[in-house]
Amino acid sequence: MTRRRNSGKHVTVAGGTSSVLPALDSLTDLPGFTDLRASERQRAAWEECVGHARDDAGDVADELLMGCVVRLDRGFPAVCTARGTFRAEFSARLTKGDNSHVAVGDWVCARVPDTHEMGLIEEVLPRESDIARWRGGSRGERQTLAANVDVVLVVQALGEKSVSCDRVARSAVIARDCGADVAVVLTKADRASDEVLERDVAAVRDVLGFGAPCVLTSSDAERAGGEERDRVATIAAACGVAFGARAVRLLVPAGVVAIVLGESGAGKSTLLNALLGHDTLETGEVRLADDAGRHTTVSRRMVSVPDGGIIVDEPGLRSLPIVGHERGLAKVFPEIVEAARGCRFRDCTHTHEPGCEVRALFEGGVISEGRLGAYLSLAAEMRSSASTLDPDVVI
Ligand SMILES: Nc1nc2c(ncn2[C@@H]2O[C@H](COP(=O)(O)OP(=O)(O)OP(=O)(O)O)[C@@H](O)[C@H]2O)c(=O)[nH]1
Ligand SMILES: [Mg+2]
Ligand SMILES: [Zn+2]
Repeated sequence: MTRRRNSGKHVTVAGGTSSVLPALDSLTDLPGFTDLRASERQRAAWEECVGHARDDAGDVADELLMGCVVRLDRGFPAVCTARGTFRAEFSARLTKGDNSHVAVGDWVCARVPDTHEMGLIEEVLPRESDIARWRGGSRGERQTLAANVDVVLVVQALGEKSVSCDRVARSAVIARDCGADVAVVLTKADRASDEVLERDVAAVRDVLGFGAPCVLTSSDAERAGGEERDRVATIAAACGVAFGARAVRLLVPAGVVAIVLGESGAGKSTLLNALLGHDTLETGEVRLADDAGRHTTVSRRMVSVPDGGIIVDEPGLRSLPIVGHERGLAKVFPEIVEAARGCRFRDCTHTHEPGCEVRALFEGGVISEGRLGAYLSLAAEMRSSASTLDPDVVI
């Protein structure tokens, strides 16, 4: 079978408009098939899928390929298989059964029929995990950002404004709830003075403890080199955190799949370009007035890091509501959740009640005000979203 690729032709996209998808030939840095690893369970599901196809109609079974979704452009998947990477659509059977949803990182059973320019996804194989967020408030829906991800890189820009510890903590809770490991990457260190760098690193450490690695980066300082690079590297060392794109790469070794999670303009695509060694991903200026990004990245896309693993670049996310993330909260704040079990009142809010073990922990100096505050605000948000949640929605 020859390697087939879509060549940037016009296709109908959701909403009925016609648009041009980027030709896969022009897209570098996608992972190769051997960079991707399916689990035992996914392999078994794939064998089963081929077995069924053989029972139904033998010739289709021979065309089937195991593949991984490596890009989603406006909902259109690109699938990487041992025989190449191609754009794919869903088989009529999946579309009819409303099973035509995939995320980047999903494993699928696909084929390219002789008469087609595009591949066909015949089956979506079971996920080991997914990274998802709640979209549109507590009555909204769960949006899968990527499937089968090992590590979430929580990306936050440094600058004049203090780093948002609330945002870091909620990202960590969502990531840990989905079963992923968490690391914090504080970007744009060149924009912050020594004092601000020290303050913000200390604040993140205070909230997350040493449970999550933290890296300082500055694409500008690394590119420029010289004094500015030395300044940031020195302050990072003084704060006890790693510095630079190389340190980020160590968080994502070969065989590991990571995703960047952060607001628009946080510098996610710039960081990935630094890891790739060239400007593959589009980046965009932030607004001067409020430092907000302009939602430059619109596709979800895997890139393969030289001498490293795979990272999914994502569009920036404005909101990250906490809805039913008990497991994540318990993983990020284990000592607080454990203490809360000993509170006198079952519905203790740990703010004023007598017999509160959480406050006892705080008063005994075991947890800081920052960490307790982050926990209390996320726990309160989760209580309130649980009470408004549509009971028919399964999370
Ligand atoms: N000073 C400075 N600017 C940076 C750094 N990293 C990124 N930027 C700038 O920040 C802006 C936004 O960067 P992007 O990489 O496009 O941000 P993003 O997080 O991918 O944004 P979306 O794709 O919109 O979600 C660009 O103008 C970058 O040049 C850095 O280390 N230092
Ligand atoms: Mg981007
Ligand atoms: Zn309590």
